[in-house]
Amino acid sequence: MKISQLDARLSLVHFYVAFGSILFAGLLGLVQTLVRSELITLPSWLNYYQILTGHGVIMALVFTTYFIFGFFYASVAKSAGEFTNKQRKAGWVGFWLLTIGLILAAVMIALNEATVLYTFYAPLQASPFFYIALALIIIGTYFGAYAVISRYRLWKKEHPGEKTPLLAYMAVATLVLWLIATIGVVAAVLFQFLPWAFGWTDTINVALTRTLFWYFGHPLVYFWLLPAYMAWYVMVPKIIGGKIFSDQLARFSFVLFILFSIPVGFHHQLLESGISEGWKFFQVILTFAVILPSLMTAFALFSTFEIAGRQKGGKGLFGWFKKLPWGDVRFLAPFLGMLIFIPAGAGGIINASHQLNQIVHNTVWVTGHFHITVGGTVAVTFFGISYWIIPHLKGRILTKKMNKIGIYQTVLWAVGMGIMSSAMHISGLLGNPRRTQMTSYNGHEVASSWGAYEMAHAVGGSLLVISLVLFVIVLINLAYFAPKGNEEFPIAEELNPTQQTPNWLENWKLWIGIVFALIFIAYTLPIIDIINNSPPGSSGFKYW
Ligand code: HAS
Ligand code: CU
Repeated sequence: MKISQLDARLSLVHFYVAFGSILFAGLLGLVQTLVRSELITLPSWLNYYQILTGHGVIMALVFTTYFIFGFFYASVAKSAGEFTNKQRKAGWVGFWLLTIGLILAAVMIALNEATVLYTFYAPLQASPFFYIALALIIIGTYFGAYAVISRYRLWKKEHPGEKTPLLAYMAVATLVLWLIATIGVVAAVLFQFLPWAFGWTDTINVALTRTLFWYFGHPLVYFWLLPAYMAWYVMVPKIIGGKIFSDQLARFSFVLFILFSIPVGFHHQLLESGISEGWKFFQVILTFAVILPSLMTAFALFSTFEIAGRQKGGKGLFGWFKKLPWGDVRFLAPFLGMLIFIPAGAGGIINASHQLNQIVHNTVWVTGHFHITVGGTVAVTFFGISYWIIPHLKGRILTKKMNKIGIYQTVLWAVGMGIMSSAMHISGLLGNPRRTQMTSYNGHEVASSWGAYEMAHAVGGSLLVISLVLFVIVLINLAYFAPKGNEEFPIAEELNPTQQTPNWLENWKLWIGIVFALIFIAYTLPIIDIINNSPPGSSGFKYW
């Protein structure tokens, strides 16, 4: 199915904002590493935590959200057909709400009125306009979700009894996860942060805000990851000349993410008081359950690679490996993402282990963890997608030259991220704290062991910025200067097309029912406990 001009335009504006955001936020990130390693000092009008907030909000909330919606619009238009005018209009309303929210948040951060980091933890208090900006961003995504989900439902109506297109199914599953997850942050912003920031209430229940935040904050990371999985399951097999290992397995893994990704937020609060050990233990068990769909994904991908490599004549135990198209950035980038995800996932399992969490929590280990997960695995996969989707949407082609620069760019990114995150992981184990500007502690012996690693953050960070500049240059070329043509939108076929995909996988009421039951079990009693037994709330702090 060809993507119509109107749908391509909706998708493209999202990508453009995403690319601008990652470049800008990348520069802020570099400044942070330079400050922490004491290579530069900031002028008095600029505050380290202000830059940290800008970097976190723009990378984690802005770049990802815009990229993901750009990708969803294109994927759904391609696999399920053109959006209706009403749906497309909803997409545009979503875009403008997101953009007004983004501008408002950026202004508040630039004015130093919202230096509360991307998790906006109470009792740090921002201007109410910052929370309004967050609310606008979330409401914007609801319009986008409406467009995607209603296009999928329309497809079902148009094709009674048929299996829905896998890409559209995956986009819908990711959005179902998102819609349920955002309930937590919407509740915190509407009922706690806004009344408190406007001064209508004197205090805020800190434990409750954090619990509601992490109810949202963990599934948020799968909102970033699942679009990358879409590319791994559906596009990468096509690019390597292979097939989708199993349509059912792919759908089932997405369902498992919906079920298990939400009732697990306590693994971010293992060291917080006010939640009893039993509930933390229960949510840690569910956290281990959410590892399963990633392991299923790893298994399916290995098989896809092996089958494709052997069909191309790869012999012996590992001969198939050499047959993969290493010179094609559309493959190499997501492959690097997978490779990075092996240690990154292992790090996540360490974090989730209650006892080990005591060592790593609030250290730069955690910063290292999320830089190789979202900044590594997810970002390089998104680079890989960009290299074919932008020329596809613009009616151009990915030239050999741009492909080559793309390879340098992704490798440079992986190396930079590897250096920076490894150093973060190690110095975190040595006790180096996160969210902190000054870590020299007057030359204290323990603190002095972190210096060399902080230098490595700066070296890695510099490579990352060079990589981003290359990325944006290639994309400008692909969008405006590359030769006209028809770049492929890769969608693989199934290995066993005759295999029936069971209808229950499409039974959303069932999955939504189960996930609400799990959420109810995992959260009701601890939240009642937090509401009834918390110490007096905080009136808030502005330290900057
Ligand atoms: Fe995490 C903290 C646990 C995954 C992001 N995480 C964070 C934060 C972020 C984040 C942003 O339990 C910090 C939040 C903050 O500011 O405080 N995380 C996990 C676990 C997983 C996990 C158990 N995280 C992610 C992903 C993220 C992300 C994905 C972003 C996209 N995380 C935690 C915990 C904390 C945490 C604690 C709190 C720490 C604290 O104390 O504050 C799991 O989902 C990981 C499962 C993954 C795997 C890997 C499967 C491998 C695959 C690749 C296959 C490779 C192939 C290549 C096929 C088990 C699928 C073929 C290779 C050949 C050689 C041929
Ligand atoms: Cu988590």
